[in-house]
Amino acid sequence: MTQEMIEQAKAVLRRNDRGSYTVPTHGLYPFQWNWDSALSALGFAHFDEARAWTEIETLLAHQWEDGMVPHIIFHELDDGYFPGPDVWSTGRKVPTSGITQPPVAGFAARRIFDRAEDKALAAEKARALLPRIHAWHQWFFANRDPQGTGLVAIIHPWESGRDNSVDWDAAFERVPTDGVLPFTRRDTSHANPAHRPTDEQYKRYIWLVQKFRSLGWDNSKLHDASPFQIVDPGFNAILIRSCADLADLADTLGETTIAAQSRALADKGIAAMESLWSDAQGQYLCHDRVVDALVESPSIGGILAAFAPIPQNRAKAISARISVLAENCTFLVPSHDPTAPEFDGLRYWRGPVWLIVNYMISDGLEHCGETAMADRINTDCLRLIEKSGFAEYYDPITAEPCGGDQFTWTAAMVIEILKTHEVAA
Ligand code: 9WN
Repeated sequence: MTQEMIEQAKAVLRRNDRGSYTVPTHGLYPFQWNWDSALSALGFAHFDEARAWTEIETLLAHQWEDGMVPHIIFHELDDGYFPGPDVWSTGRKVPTSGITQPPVAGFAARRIFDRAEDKALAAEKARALLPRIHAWHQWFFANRDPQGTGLVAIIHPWESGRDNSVDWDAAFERVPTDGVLPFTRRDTSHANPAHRPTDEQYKRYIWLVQKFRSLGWDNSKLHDASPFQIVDPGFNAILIRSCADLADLADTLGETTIAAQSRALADKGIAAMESLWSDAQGQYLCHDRVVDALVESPSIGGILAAFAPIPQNRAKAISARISVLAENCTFLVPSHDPTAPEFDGLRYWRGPVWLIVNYMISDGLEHCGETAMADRINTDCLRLIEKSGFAEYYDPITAEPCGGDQFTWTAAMVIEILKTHEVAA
């Protein structure tokens, strides 16, 4: 069974492999996405290490001069996706979007390096990637943390990777829709519209794109100009974890300056994360920088925070919080609390389970010694696959598969879990 599932997962990766990068799925997402690629590389690494490194190299090859790594790289023209290169209009030779996504590449590079069988290849690849990934991390703190708080803000919901999370609802009200040029969505012709973000949300997504475009995609201006500035604990946890992992990798490779700088960023971030903790919710919360207030929204962003090297007592509390969520769903971890009024088990990031987020939560909990909960989450991942295949995401109560099928990062997580854990099926 295990081997059969691994073979099926490999077939998904091969199907979505475009040579030097993978697409998340056929049809719905025909380009390279940032965090999809870095996480998918973990899957490739178990059967083709060179291909895994190429995935991350291709991503970093499209890094902007200021250090940002864009969230989409439009390698080949395809009008099946909106918004395409003409809407972003970032002026790049190979077109890219103008915003970024959760920086998992540092974590992925270290993990692939640590496990590599071909040590010489790994050292060569990691050494070349190191300064690029570090520049991206520094870009975050320079451009998305202008006050030097130790935590960075996202300025567009797409940057979080959790596009229509309940976390953004209140802040999104401040994003206008006037002046948005008419457009036709493409996602709703590939996926069930009832499972996707609403038209109203799409207008606001595009308003922000138009606003940033009008500022010439100058990152020194975008943060302060955005009416949407959210400090997401999940996003920051990924950045902090990647800085910490890059520090270790740099140490191993003898790159002491990068190691020291990365460790300082991670330490400062961890200390600052405490400002996002809520005793009342038993998890971390987002901070809305524009109104300077915590967002009282019990979503998975505050649980994904466990991916960072957070204090033991916080990890324990998060584990307890997940146990409470488990009382109202069949499969962990729902992207929003099933008892909250806004919960929707089918609509994208407003309730469904996502394997990549599960993987990161489980990995963080395992590091902090919360192994029983980590195992439980991994087991649920495999139960979902057995019942519903390699979907983009799943209803946490019925396991209904939603969004795109034959999904790359879902398959990569399955290989990663099965190859590295003894999981009770
Ligand atoms: C916008 C590719 C991406 C993921 C995101 C997910 C979804 C895009 C969309 O698909 O976002 O970036 O068009 O809906 O929310 O996490 O990286 O799989």
